[in-house]
Amino acid sequence: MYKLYSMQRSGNSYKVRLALSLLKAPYCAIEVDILRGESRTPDFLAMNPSGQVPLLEVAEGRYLAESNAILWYVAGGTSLAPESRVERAEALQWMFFEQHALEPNLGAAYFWLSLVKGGRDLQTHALEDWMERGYAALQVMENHLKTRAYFAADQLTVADIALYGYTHVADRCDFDLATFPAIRAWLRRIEQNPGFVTMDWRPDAEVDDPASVAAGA
Ligand SMILES: N[C@@H](CCC(=O)N[C@@H](CS)C(=O)NCC(=O)O)C(=O)O
Repeated sequence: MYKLYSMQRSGNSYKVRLALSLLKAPYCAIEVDILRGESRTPDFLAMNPSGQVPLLEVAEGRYLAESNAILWYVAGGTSLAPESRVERAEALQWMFFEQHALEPNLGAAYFWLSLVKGGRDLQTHALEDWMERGYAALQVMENHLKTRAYFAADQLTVADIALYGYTHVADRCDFDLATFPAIRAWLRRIEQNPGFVTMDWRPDAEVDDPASVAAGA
C-alpha cells in the first residue's frame, strides 16, 4: 500500500489523492500540517529536501516528490497516462503549464486567501499580479476546452487531474468562473467520473501521527 504524506487542504496533495481514488489504489495518508512547519522538520527534510507535500513513499525509504511526477508514477500503465508519444507530450505540456502559469497564481491566491488567517492583508501587493496572471491562464484553458472535452488524448488523463487541483477552488480565492463556461463544464465532467472524491474526502487508512508510522505502529 502506498504511503502518502499529504495535507488535506493542499491542492497539490489533493491531485494525488484524486488520482489514487480514480485508480482505486489503496493508500495510507499521513497528514502534514505545513502551517505548523511539519514539512520543515529534520525528519521530513530527510525524506524531501524541498520540505513540501505531497510526498509518496514508493518503496521502503524511497520517496517521490512533485505532485505531477507522482501522478505519472501512480497512473503508469493505466488509461490516465497516455501511451502514444505525442499524447504523452501533450499531457506533459499541460502539466508544465499548470506548474508555471496556473499553480503559482491560483495556488498562491488560494493559500493566502483561504488558508492563512489575515493572508489577504499580508499579500495585498501580490494579489493583483496573481489575479491578472491567473485569469490569463484560465483564458488559455477556456480557449482549449471550447472544442475539446479534456486536455490531452481526448480522454481523462493526469493532465486534467493536475489542472483540476487548483481550478476547482478558484471561487475560494476571488476568481470568478462566470465567463469561463467551457472550464465549468470540464470541472463537472471530471466530477462525474467513477471514483471522483472531493478535496475534503479522507481515505479510510489515515494516520495523524507520522511517528507511529515511522515506528511501524
Ligand atoms: N511543485 C510542487 C509544489 C508543492 C507545494 O507547493 N506544496 C506546498 C503545499 S500545496 C507545501 O508543502 N508547502 C510547504 C512549504 O513550502 O514549506 C508540487 O507540485 O508538488
